[in-house]
Amino acid sequence: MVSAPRPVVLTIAGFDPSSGAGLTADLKTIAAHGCHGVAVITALTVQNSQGVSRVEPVEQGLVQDALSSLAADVELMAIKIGMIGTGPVARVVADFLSSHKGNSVVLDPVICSSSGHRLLDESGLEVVRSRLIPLATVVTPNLAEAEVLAGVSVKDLRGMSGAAKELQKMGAKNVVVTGGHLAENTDLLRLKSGEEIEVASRKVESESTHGTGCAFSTAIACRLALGDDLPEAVRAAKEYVRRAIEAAYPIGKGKGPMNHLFRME
Ligand code: PXL
Repeated sequence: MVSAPRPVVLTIAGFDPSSGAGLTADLKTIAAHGCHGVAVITALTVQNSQGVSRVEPVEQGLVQDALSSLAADVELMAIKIGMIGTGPVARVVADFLSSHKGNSVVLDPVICSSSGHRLLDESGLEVVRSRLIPLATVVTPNLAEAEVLAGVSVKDLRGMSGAAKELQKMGAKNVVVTGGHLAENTDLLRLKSGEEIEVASRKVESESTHGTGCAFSTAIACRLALGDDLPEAVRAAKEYVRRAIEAAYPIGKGKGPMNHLFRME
């Protein structure tokens, strides 16, 4: 017997050996949504639950070949972009997206790890601003990333709205500024039309919050691949992250991973 096909979701991201963030965490998130995950790795990191200590980018030609090989073989229903690392890799990703228009693209503009290690160099940041933001269906910065990208202060919902408007002036279509670091844990979705939607969720106090941004953006990509509209996808992704934090088990001495696969239990 042959099972029904499943939507294929591509993650373009870095490798976190602790599986809290990055590509392996993304593959778990994609599996949890009943989609098939494929992955192109942009960088290797050395890290554990306590922080990142080293980053080695993947040579851009390898990233380019891996993307072309996958796209020649399978239909990609949605693409999530996480850590990119360098300018040359960012350019290869931008070229790939320009020649494969029509997919849902979720851009998580990863700049620094939560422990403060830089995960995107200056030339990469420039490519994110000038090329990747306009190519994405939705961009999902956290408060710190929104400040860097938009060049405005982002401390509350007003600041989040201001940053989303600035990103749209730079060519972004839809923007979700994530507010998981705010006391009230509210995200702000600003649609292409200018409509704004606040997406609130009960805050869970936990040490298992490593890679929440990765899981959130990947869950949005999966929900879009499964046919949700963007507001539904964002609400469902936020709920997925909350439940995965609640279901987490302790791992490591620092910020541990969420339980991406809680639905299997
Ligand atoms: O959470 C941002 C992030 C994304 N991708 C990789 C990471 C991190 C944070 O450490 O290591 C590979």
